[in-house]
Amino acid sequence: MFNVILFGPPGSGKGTQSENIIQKYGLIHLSTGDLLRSQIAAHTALGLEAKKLMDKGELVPDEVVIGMIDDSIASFPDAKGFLFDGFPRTVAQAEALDNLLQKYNASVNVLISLQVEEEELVARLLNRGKTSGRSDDSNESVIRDRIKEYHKKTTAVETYYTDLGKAVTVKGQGSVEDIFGLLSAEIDKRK
Ligand code: B4P
Repeated sequence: MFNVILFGPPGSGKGTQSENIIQKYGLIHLSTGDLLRSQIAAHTALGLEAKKLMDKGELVPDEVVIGMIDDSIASFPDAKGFLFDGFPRTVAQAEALDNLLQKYNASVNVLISLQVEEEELVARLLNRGKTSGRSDDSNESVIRDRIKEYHKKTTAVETYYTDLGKAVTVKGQGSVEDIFGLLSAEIDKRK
C-alpha cells in the first residue's frame, strides 16, 4: 500500500488537489470533512453532534474521526493505498493512524504540507461560502477560529511526521495545475 497525507490549513487546497491525486495514482480518497458532512446530511446522532462543533470552527473528538477512518480503511480491502485529506488533525489521530495501518503491514509514506498565507485562506473560504452552502465557510470569525484551531492542535502533526523523516512542504499558492505538478513530483520521488 502507498499512503499519502495531504496536509494544510483550512482552505489550503486539500480537497481540490485530492481529486487530481486519486485519479492519477489510483488511491482511495478518505476525507474526514466529507465523511462528517455525510453524517450531517443523513441526520445521524454523530452528525448532529459534529455539526455543533464544526459550525464553531472546532475539531470533532478524536475517537469519532478515528472510528470513521478505521471503518473506512476496512471497507476497501483491495486498496492500492489511501489519500488522507483533513486527517490526522491531532497527534493522537496521527498515532492512531500509524497503529491502524500497521494492521495491514502498511504505514504513511509521505505527508505533503500545503503552505498558503492566512489572508489568502480567508478569501478562498469566504468565496467558497458564497456557493457551497457550508455554514463554516460563511462567517469570517468562524474561518479565523478554524485557522486558530489549526495552529493550536494540527501543526504538531507535521512536526510528528517531520521527526519520522516523512514530511515535505509544497507552496500552495499559484494555479491548481502548477501546485498539482509540485505534489506529483513529491509523490513520484517516493513511489
Ligand atoms: P474539511 O472538510 O477538511 O475542510 P477544509 O479544511 O475547510 O477544506 P479544504 O482544505 O479541503 O478546502 P480546499 O482548500 O480544497 O474540514 C471541515 C471541518 O470538519 C473542520 O473544521 C473540523 O471541524 C471537521 N473535521 C474534519 N476532519 C477532522 C478531523 N480529522 N478531526 C477533527 N475534526 C475534523 O478548498 C478551499 C477553497 O479554495 C475552494 O473554494 C477551492 O476552490 C479554493 N482553492 C483551492 N486551491 C486553490 C488555488 N490554488 N487557488 C485559488 N483557490 C483555490
